[in-house]
Amino acid sequence: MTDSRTMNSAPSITRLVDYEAFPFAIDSVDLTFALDPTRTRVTQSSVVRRIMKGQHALELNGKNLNRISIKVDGAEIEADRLVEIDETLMIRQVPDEFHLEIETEINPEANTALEGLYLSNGMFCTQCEAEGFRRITYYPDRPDVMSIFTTRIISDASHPVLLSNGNPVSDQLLPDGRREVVWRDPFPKPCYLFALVGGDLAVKHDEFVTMSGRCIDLRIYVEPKDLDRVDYALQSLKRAMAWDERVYGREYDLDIFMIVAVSHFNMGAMENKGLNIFNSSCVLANAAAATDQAFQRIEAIVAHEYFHNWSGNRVTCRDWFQLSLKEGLTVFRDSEFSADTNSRAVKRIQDVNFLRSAQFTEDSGPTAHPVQPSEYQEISNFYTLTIYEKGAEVVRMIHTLLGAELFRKGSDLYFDRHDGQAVTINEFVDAMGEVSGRDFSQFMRWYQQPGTPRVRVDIEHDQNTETLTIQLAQKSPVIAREDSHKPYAIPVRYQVIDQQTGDVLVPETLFELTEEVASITCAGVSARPVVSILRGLSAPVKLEMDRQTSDLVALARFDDDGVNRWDAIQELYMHAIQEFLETPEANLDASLQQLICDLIRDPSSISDPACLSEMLTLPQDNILWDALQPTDPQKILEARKRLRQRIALAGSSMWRTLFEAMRVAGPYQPSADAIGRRSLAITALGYMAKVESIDHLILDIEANASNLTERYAAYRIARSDASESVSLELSQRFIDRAETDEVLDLWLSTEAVNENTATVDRIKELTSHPRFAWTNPNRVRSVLGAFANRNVKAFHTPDGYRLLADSVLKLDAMNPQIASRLVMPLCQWGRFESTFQEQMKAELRRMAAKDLSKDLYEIVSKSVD
Ligand code: B3K
Ligand code: ZN
Repeated sequence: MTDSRTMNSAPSITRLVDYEAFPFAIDSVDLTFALDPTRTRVTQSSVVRRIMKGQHALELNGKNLNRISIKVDGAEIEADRLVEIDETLMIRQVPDEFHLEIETEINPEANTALEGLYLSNGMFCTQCEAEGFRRITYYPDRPDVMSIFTTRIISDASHPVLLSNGNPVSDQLLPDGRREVVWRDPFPKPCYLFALVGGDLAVKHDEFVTMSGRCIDLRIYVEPKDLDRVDYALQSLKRAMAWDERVYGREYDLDIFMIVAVSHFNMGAMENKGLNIFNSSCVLANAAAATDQAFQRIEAIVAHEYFHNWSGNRVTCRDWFQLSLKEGLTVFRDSEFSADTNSRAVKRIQDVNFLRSAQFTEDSGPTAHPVQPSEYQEISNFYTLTIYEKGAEVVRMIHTLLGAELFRKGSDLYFDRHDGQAVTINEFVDAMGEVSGRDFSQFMRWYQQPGTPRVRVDIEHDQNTETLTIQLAQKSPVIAREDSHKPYAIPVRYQVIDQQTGDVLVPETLFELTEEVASITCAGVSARPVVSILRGLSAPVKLEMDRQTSDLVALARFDDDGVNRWDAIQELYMHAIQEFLETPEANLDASLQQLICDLIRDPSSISDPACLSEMLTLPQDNILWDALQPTDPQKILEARKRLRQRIALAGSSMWRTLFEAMRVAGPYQPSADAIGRRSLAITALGYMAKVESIDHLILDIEANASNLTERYAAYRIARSDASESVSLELSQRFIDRAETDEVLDLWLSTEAVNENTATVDRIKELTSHPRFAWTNPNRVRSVLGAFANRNVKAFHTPDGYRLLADSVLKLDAMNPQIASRLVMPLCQWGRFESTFQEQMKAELRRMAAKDLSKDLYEIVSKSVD
């Protein structure tokens, strides 16, 4: 059976207000899988009990299932008691308590949607969140139905490793020569946390002793060729386990914790109870085959999935409108873990940059939605930056308002009170309200209102009275109707410094802005003050403030808040780009030029090289488009290039000095310190390449690099700034040495964004590369995702838009989730000038006229009339 497609005319909408509890309890579920690539037999045996009177029908969900038999208390159900409509199967007139037995057959090999049970390089694996379990058997596929799962897996010798959730129970040879392995998970869970793996896998073991002295068996399973790339994930896992005990008092609960790496995966990883399944790119790393960035991403994702064991699994979501309950909280937890483990300032700068460039874009576009949405057509479309990143910012604000100690009391109360339950966002906030005595009713608007609020800040300084007044006014998000917006409760952290010396005039203070307008008065301010506002981005808002260059320069030089220091120089870059848009030949502002020279001459003035590297990196296109819309993306690209060139010239020979000073000698270490130094060295090398010939240097780096970070930097910089022969040579050498899929993906994405060569034809060529496959999401993201999101020059053309639309349509037939993500760049037409808008809309309309999956239909129809 192929994936069911929805007719354009009839989208069904699920609404939060329609939520009803499930009238039955499923006390236990026993599943038996007889694995077969094309005909896997699934037998479900469940104990069902009515918990609400008057409900006679049992509603189950199923999709693409071949129904073999359905029995109630051993008797086959007559056809007239079964009603199947779309993905719902109703069994009418069931008894109060009964034994349900269902047999279905599924075809994992034909499952290219990668939801439910599917094959990846011959390995059986599952992905059930959000609604994949219904592709395995008929079941109430909703997170508020929690049950005890026992899983029996039967397979021939071709798949010797057979895994599922919980603890292992038995492993035996059957008389017919097949093996049968049984797993039992003692913790009640919703079916979205179910997982199964069957394959010929290699394993690496380790162990962790918990705070109560229990020894946990840790295992990472991978394809045998990948066994030399699991150590970093295992170390990261142990660090995360220790951190969750220390910071949240949360201990692991099963005897065993397993991670499995798979090549075909729709997203990063999945927190299935006791059996996390990972996209191989988010778990495999060693010095030769992963960049610093990949190491840091792996550490964060391993931690994120592990943290879900409490924030998501032990306490789960009542319905999918509460998705941010687990995702926002868990992203907040993983970002704090990364901040504690590495550099807090750098982590926060990176998170703020990501939030502004990606989530703010989403929040002002056609798919904007609240952190707690009120309706959806396809839940897979709601695994968004708003649910994850803005959700995490909202939790961070609660942390800011309460302080670490009270926040911990609140989280203890939440976890203890709701252990084993499926709850709502309100229950989380209630726990925080209860321990602090705070009223969070106004704060809840952060969960309910879509869009990014704006905060206007005006400063008045009266020299005579030595009084500083900071006027604050909150303004509605640009997408919301003025009258529907109600004021938010906005934590505003500020500090005041002396513009000349950087001395602190008013120490950091937290102000809570709850009205539309407010003003803060500071007495005794005699020197020329500069206000550092919304420090650390204390709320996910857009700041509107007319800041003079001299004030921004002072902040960039002196602010002791890493984010605001970085933000100040970013705004200076923005001003410069704006100026280049109007006057291409304009000079770089002298004070910005001086600032940059001072920073690179004395990098120690910024405590962390990684922070300086971030400060020397220009704002991303998305940020510029947001600030300067409606825009011509090609003109912005040119202006940004001009600024880059000017900065390079301003630094001149100092770039080489900085590069040499920052190079890291000795064996590769993915430590925060070494990563920071390498990052700054590479940034310097990039600028250097704009002012002098670096062919020799780059060839030398490539030949002698002890790690992929440096080798990759050499290739990437060669591709944009070396002579043509060196550029081609390094591209060839990089792909020749790309043994792993992850290095292949780096090559594909770099080729797909390379301004000099990545035309639309080149992108097509990359999709015909022998190692490219439309069925592998990582390959698709590396070529088409990189092209649409990062190759402005080729994508923002009629041919570029058409290529993306054609690719999305092609993918939609195999993997709707990937198609509906890939289409997003086209949906951002609102920020561009009309010529671009019309071309982008034309492609969306062309798509809308086709028979699309439910996933893609929802996104396309929301983006164009
Ligand atoms: N919970 C999963 C995401 C599942 C996405 C389903 N379409 C990974 C995570 O956030 O940890
Ligand atoms: Zn998550």
